[in-house]
Amino acid sequence: MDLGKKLREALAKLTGKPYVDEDAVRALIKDLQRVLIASDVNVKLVFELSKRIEERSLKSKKLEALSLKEHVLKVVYEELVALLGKTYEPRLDKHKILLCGLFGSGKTTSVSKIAHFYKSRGLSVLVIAADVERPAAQEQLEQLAKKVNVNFFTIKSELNAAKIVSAGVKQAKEDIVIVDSAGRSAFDDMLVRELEEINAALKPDETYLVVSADIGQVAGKQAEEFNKISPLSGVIITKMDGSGKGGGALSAVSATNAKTAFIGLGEKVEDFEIYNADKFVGKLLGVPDIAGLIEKVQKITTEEDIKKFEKEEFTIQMFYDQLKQAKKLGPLSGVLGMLGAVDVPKEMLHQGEEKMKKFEAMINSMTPAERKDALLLKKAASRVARIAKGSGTKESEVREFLSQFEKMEKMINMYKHNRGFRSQLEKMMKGGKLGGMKLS
Ligand SMILES: Nc1nc2c(ncn2[C@@H]2O[C@H](COP(=O)(O)OP(=O)(O)OP(=O)(O)O)[C@@H](O)[C@H]2O)c(=O)[nH]1
Ligand SMILES: [Mg+2]
Repeated sequence: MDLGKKLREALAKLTGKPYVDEDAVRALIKDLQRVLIASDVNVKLVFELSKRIEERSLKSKKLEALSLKEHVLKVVYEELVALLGKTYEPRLDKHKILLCGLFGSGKTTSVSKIAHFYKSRGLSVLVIAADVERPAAQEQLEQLAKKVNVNFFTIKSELNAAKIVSAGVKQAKEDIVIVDSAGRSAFDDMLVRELEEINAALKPDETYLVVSADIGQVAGKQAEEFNKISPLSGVIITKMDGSGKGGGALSAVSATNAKTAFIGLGEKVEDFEIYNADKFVGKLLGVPDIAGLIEKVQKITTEEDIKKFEKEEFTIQMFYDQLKQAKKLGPLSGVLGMLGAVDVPKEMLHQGEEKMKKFEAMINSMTPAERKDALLLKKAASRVARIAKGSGTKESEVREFLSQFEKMEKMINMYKHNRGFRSQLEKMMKGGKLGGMKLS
């Protein structure tokens, strides 16, 4: 993609320098501004981004072990991720999907791409052609459905889209139902009325707006308008392969309440991705460098965590933070995970979602003093009772949490008093125990 090429060129200027000083950082920011504005990213967003990059690059605390160059790269990466949105997680259960959008944005193609996506995950799919405006629209979808081998429904002579949808849904037995609606040349009353009718007939679980990357930052305005008639689950940005304005479309959508769900990267059904800002920016900037850098940062952070562990008392708050991290990054991440590689049962590091929610509620019901000193809780049953009540959990559950905490605390203390602790951890880190850590 054009944006990626230009971004990489801008960064290469920095990374090619023997050392990096303030001037080099400022020059990079100027280049970034040019590249992003050329990609139709809103000027205000670009300036906010530049300001943050400048501040964080030059003024914020740098991890000691990173060079200034690495520090700047990391900042640019993180700020671009923040600019270009989040990560979408499509649901994999039975549900109904509606696609809407203006003329030629790529709705029908995207219907077949989503159908293919779910089909290849083992779900049965029905696509419904409810575009009654364009003569060949139904045939187009019928052919695409054949190609991806999913079921197809329409009523050829029917002029009312909502009626087709009602009839289609009524006989549907598939896990996933996807409705293709007609395009309009503008956001007008007709479009609103038709969408409302289809909505009433389908009751979609997910509604995606399809926009073409060509429209750049106008994508944000469209998302806002459509969001008003029917809340959008996300936006599908198509033609990211051919447009120089993808950055504008992505950043504008990200600045609204809607989020980018999928991106289209070509005409074929496989040219379709779930949107993941980390991966996307990683790719834009050239993955190997960034992935290596983020890995390094994570390793340093873990080392700093270990130092903290050695110095500080182990508290409930730290315990919880580590559980959360293990959940996000996998059981082998972070300090507890590394100890876990030796002794801690995996289940403890991989608490279910429900349990984590309960733990969180319990911690929220604790006083700051309790969070720092778990002994307070051990000594007073009344405190346990209060926390259970405050968090809507059972006393036995609070005690279970405390007992897990204690087990961990014992282990940490054991390691702390063991002189081989550090060298053991260092060996583990060098031995690639961190290698299995997920970075995204
Ligand atoms: N290069 C590229 N072309 C795409 C992409 N998505 C769709 N197209 C092409 O864009 C054109 C329009 O796509 P459609 O899916 O028919 O668009 P639509 O929104 O259904 O159009 P109407 O129903 O007429 O409003 C077709 O030629 C597609 O092949 C994409 O991600 N990349
Ligand atoms: Mg169409």
